[in-house]
Amino acid sequence: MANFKREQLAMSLFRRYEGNPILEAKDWPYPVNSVFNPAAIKLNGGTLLLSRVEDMRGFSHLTLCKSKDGLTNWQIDESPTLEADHDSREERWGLEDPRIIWLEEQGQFGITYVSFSEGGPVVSLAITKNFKTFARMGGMLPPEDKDACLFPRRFNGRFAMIHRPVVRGEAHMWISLSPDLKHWGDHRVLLRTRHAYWDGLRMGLACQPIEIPEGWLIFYHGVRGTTASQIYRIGVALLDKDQPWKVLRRSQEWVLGPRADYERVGDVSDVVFVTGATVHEDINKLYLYYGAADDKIAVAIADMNAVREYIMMCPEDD
Ligand code: BMA
Repeated sequence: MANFKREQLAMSLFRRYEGNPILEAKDWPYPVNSVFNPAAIKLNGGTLLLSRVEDMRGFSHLTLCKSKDGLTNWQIDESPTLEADHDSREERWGLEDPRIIWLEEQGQFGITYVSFSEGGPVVSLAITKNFKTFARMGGMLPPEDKDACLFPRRFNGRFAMIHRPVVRGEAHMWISLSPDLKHWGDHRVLLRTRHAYWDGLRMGLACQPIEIPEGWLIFYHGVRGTTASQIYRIGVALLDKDQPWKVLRRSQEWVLGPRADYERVGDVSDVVFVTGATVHEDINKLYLYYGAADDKIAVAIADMNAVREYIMMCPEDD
C-alpha cells in the first residue's frame, strides 16, 4: 500500500537550485555540443566537477570545472582535461559519465568512467592526485558495463565496486570485489530492476557512495519505458557499512525526476542523471549534480537529516 507520509517526504526531499542549469554548452571556452553527467567532489574548500562534454562529432571527453560555492562562478579548463586515446581500442569512441571517490589507502582520487570501446562500453579506472596527470589503469570488466564507482576503502581486505553490466538484456546493479583494483571477482547482484515500478526497465549507480552513520547511502537512476519514450529518475538505497553487498533499505518511490523544463527538453528528453554528490557539513546539506536532458548540468539540494530520516522510513528491499 502507498505510504502517503513517506511519499510526501520523498517529493519534498530535494529542491532545485534556483540558478539551474548551472553549466551549459554556451558557457564552454571551446565549441561543444553539450555538457552533462559530471562527477563531483569537494577539494581545497571548493567544488570540483569533472564534466562529460560531447563534441560536434558526438564523441565525449571529460573537462574540469571549479567553483568556490559549488553553484556559481565556474572556472572551466580551456581544453579537454581527460581525452580518449583514439589509438586505443578501449577508448575508441570517447569517455563518458565519470564518478570520483577519494581512495584512502592510495591517498589519491579514483575516477571510474565509461570507455566506449570497440566491443561496447567498459568501465575504466584512472588514478590522480591533482587532476592534471592521470595514471590510466585500463578497463576493469568486459563490456557491456557502465555506471561504476569504487568505495573509498577495503572491506575484509578487498576493494569493492558497484557497476552495471547488461546480462541477458537485463540491467541490474552488481557489486564485485578485488584485492588490487585490477582483478575482480565475487560478482553478485546488489539491486534489481522492479517489474512495473518506475525503475522497471534499467537501473545503475548514480553518484559515488555516501557514508552516513547508518551505512552507505546509494543513489541510483531507474528507467521506465513508456509508449512515448523513457523516463530517467533517481531513487536511493542504504547498504551495510561493513558489508556493502547487503542492502538494508530501498526507496519504493523516486526522490527526483524530470519536472523542470530544462530536464524535460534537451538532446534526450525527460532525463535526470545524477553522477556526482558533495556533502556540506557546515550547512548540513547534500548537493546532487546531474545531467539534465543530456545537454546541461543542474544541482538539487537536500537537507542531510531529512535524507537520513527518509531512508530509515523505507522498507527492506523485496
Ligand atoms: C544512459 C547513459 C547516460 C545518459 C542516459 C540518458 O544509458 O548513456 O550517459 O545520460 O542514458 O540518455
